[in-house]
Amino acid sequence: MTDSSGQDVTHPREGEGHPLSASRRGFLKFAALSGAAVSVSMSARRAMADGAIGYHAMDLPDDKLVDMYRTILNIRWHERTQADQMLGNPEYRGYNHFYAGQEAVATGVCAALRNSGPFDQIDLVYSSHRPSGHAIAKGVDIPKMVAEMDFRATGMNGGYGAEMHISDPAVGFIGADGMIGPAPVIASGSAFAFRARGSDQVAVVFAGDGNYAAPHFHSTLNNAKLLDLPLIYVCENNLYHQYAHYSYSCPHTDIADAAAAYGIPARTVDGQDVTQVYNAAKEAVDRARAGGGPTFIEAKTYRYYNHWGAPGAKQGELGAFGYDPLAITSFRPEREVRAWMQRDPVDIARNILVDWGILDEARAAAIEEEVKAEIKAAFEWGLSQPLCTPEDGLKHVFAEGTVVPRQFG
Ligand SMILES: Cc1ncc(C[n+]2csc(CCOP(=O)(O)OP(=O)(O)O)c2C)c(N)n1
Ligand SMILES: [Mg+2]
Repeated sequence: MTDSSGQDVTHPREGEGHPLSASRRGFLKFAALSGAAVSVSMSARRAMADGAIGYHAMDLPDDKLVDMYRTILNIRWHERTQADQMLGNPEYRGYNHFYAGQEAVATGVCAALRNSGPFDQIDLVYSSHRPSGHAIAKGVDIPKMVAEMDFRATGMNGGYGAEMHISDPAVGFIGADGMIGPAPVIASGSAFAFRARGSDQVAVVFAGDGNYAAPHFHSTLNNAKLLDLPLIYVCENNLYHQYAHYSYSCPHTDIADAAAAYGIPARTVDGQDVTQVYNAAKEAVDRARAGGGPTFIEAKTYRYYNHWGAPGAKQGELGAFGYDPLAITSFRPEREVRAWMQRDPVDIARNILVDWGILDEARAAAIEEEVKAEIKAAFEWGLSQPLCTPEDGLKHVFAEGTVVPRQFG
């Protein structure tokens, strides 16, 4: 599939750095042929302003568009600063599955949601193991998240949640979990509750291409359609699960084709362009609030760092290249990483705002400097906080008080 500029944003071509077995090659040839047939019908699903979908982002007020740019920058500089901490500060305990490169997806989706207000009115977001971008886009307190990721007692979750269990219900970020598979099922439970209560809230789940092969993907979509749930499934297709290309576990070029087969409206979107993501998200949110049921959005995107942590990264530089000792299956070709970095979500968002006359280059650069300073201050505060103790890990595990004995049956 190609994006608005005609660039291929789906599979690397066969032989481009993917050591495939002969049978695997045969399988991919078949997938490519069926993909060609599918691509004709999917053109109507593209989340561009092509007549099939409104260019909703164009109608947003200037300050909202600038906020979206700021959110993308917040995520980017949080990632870069944390990567530098991991590489350069021996005292730093935190870690992350970095989201850099994918910022426009979380930002475009969350910009279409209700993120403040009473808990029974805001929209809820579920994440999994790559949560920091989703959390920032939903509006969590960044200094507290920084403290949390370094196991500090005053962190967002008392310091014992850390990266894969961050959560802030106050802004509707229900949180991360470390498991590949279940998040869509849990999110559909919230969507079911909204429907049962007659609320117009929506539940959003972000899940990777790797989730396709989990049974939860299929049961979630089936139930969401059968029950008309206000669920938005955002599939962040960044081409890899850990170190394996998604074609190893998914027969579709566009994972959205699988959702369409469950009868769910599905769109593929250029995940590097925040306006395209917003267009698709706005359409999905409007549908869900009006009782029209679920939507599936597949965002084609790419992560700049390796799957986990900072191997291959250098302090002060964006992205990771080369050797990753954890990559037991295959390496991402460096040229592929650099090609995706040429379509950077920060640059694309900034260029749109400058083109639309909302910011000039100087103001756009000044906003980036402000964000960098805020993130620097967030790390200074977070890393000065007291560490949690091992005993803190037992807090909230067991309920306090007594339970009235009841007899069942
Ligand atoms: C049930 C389960 N199996 C395996 C893992 C190990 N694991 C962590 S992330 C990951 C791959 C996820 O890939 P994808 O869904 O594409 O998300 P991405 O990392 O690309 O954002 C795996 C297999 C896990 N966390 N949970
Ligand atoms: Mg992935």
